[in-house]
Amino acid sequence: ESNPLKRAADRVSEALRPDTGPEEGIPGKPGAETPPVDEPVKPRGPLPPKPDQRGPDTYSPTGQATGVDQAEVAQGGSRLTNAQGTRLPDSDHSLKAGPRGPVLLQDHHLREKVMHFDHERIPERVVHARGAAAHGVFQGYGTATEVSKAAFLAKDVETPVFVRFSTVLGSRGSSDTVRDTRGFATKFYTSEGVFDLVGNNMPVFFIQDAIKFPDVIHAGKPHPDREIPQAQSAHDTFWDFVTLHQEATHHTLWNMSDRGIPRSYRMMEGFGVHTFRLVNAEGTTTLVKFHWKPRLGTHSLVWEEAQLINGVDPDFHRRDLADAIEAGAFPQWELGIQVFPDTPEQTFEGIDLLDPTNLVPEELAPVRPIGLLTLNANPSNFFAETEQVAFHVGHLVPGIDITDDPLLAGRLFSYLDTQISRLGGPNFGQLPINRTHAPVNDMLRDGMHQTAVHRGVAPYRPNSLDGGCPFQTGAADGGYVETPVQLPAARKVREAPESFADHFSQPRRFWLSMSPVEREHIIGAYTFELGKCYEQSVKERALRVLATIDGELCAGVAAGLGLPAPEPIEEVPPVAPSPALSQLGSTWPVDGRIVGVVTDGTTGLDGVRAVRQAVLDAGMVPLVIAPTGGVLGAGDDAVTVQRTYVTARSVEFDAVLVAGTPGPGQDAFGARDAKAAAGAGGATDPRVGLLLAEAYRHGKALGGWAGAEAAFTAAAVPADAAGVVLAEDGPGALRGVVELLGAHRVWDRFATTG
Ligand code: HDD
Repeated sequence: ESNPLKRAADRVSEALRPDTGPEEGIPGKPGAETPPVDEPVKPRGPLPPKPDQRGPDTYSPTGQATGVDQAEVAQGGSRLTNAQGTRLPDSDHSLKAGPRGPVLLQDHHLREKVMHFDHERIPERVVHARGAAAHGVFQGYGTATEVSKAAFLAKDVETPVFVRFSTVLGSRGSSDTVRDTRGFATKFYTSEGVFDLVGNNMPVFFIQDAIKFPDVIHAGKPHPDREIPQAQSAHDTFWDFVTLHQEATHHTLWNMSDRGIPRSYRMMEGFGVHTFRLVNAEGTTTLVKFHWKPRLGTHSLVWEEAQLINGVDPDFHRRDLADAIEAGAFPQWELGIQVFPDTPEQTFEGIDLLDPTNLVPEELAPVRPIGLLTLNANPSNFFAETEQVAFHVGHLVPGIDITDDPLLAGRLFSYLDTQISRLGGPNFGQLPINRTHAPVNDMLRDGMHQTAVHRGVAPYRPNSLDGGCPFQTGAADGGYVETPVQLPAARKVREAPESFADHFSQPRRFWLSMSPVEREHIIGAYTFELGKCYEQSVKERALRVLATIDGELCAGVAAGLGLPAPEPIEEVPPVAPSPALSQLGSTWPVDGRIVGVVTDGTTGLDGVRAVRQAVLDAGMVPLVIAPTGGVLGAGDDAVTVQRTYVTARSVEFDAVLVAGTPGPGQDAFGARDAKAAAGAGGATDPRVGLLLAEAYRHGKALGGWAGAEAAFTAAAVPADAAGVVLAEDGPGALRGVVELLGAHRVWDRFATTG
């Protein structure tokens, strides 16, 4: 008894007796009654700590007292402390030898505070650095259970999610409304582990092989000598790359279309891009493409608007998402799948499903809805959540598998690897936002920023010392088993298949599917971007690419550049348009739309009040714009001013209403703004004129009542123009405007103004 070694040996053999812990089915291993000869077959937790061992008490990361709910708490108590929890008397003065004397090196608080600050930044994402995110919930419809056994897709199962939207090229502080692809990455915290759907707002990608990813990003990022331009594709290296790699033609065309400048993250489609392989409970496989369909429809800015917003409100998309969620206008998307048979060819209607520059028209393979995503909460800390979230295309759950798309293969490596630099080590999965909601028992140990205190002595398999745990799980009990896909006998080569060689018929289909106004925008976008290039040879090569997509497209851009339209590179086989690719031609809900209500601040306030309420009742956001800030009217009827003539700019509004009826002898729009009124001879304030003229030019719905006509005339907006509703009263004008908003913009106006 007095021999400590003997005591320890007894204790170990005691602990090794078959036990105790919860029993689970282990495929292929019948419960063993006989003593084990190799691995234990009944699960048992690791050995309890020895009497001489004890883990740390469970405190929160910064020392909050124990308790389950406290585990996430990062600050506690009302007193300022240092990082070790010692209370501090002063955080504003360094410790000095006398008030005018030198600062002492022994000031730990000074050193700790500055040291921590010096390291507050982590490397931004090498791509998709600029983003905004939200929490939400995904509800399965159960319509996918036929093709996938994933538990979160079953009927009415609710799964927490975190979604991060992003631009690709810009740095963390760049503007939201640049012309670029948008990321649409969703983390599903499912009961079977994390599933990440790391997609974009465009269904195709620039390159067919991940080995070119560093190249396309180097070409798109700012030039390495002067580090300009920021968050732009309108420069020589981008166009040099995408014209030399003609597989980029399709994605580039999407970027030059209205899809490159979304109105809002809430009004974007999302795509998984690659073809995935789903597996159902019987083991039958199906190929699919994932789609997110926004309830509010897919809508875009117009280019001038996007450029203005970059200056007026660089956080436009980030603000829009957060404001909508705060206001309870929760954005929603349906998740859908296009379903294809899993044939050895992995093609559908002649389209190679492994080529990520291809889409499959919805007319050929309709998108079947399988669940609903609702974003219902803003992050509480941008860094801890939006910045530290780490997505990975390899985070899959049983029922969802990958295909041999060579672009996907490279991604499977990159998303783990990049977190090592970005998040400083291999334990990023332990960050609160990345933690799975399923139990983890992974045998991964140690490393930078390890925060788990693992128990047991045998993080290896098989073992007999930790009761054989962790046990392995076959497919029948929810283990992730890769589909045993039959691979063709093959040579090792660096080659693309012949079926990856057609780079033009898909872009041509996209172009042919566009409405006239969308085509006009595309021509404008190419003309702008190529007009920003210095190299003549790049422009000429780009025109040849455009000539191959379509002669009209090329002619329009060539005219803008002042260059001759060249011959196509090759003959493109005829393709049928896919009407589903156009963003126009339907009507959508208007909730969350922003309606500006312009008033001179003195007249017609009853109308302003009534319209404000009607806008709210329609689920939209009214912003009252007056010459100065403050409150209009008094008492219960008072109306708060949200924007002044100084802070309002047209780009913030989806529609603008002008409140009328200046009284006798009063000037409309400017009466309280003496300087502007005097300058303009007592007429409409020039800032109101600019607001209306821009809103008109950008195809926005406009309305007004009782005397508003004068303001439109002053802004050179014809009162009888398309999409200008002059009504008897405010609610009447609003009704007309809401109807127009359902189509997003007054498209006719583009056709008439050119
Ligand atoms: Fe990627 C981030 C989407 C190809 C390498 N990618 C990233 C994000 C999105 C995408 C949405 C931001 C995730 C977030 O919000 O944190 N990427 C795509 C799509 C692609 C694609 C839809 C093609 C279909 N990506 C792609 C390739 C590679 C990468 C081919 C590398 C070979 N992507 C990365 C990355 C990033 C990333 C470097 C940067 C930050 C991160 O992963 O976490 O690993």
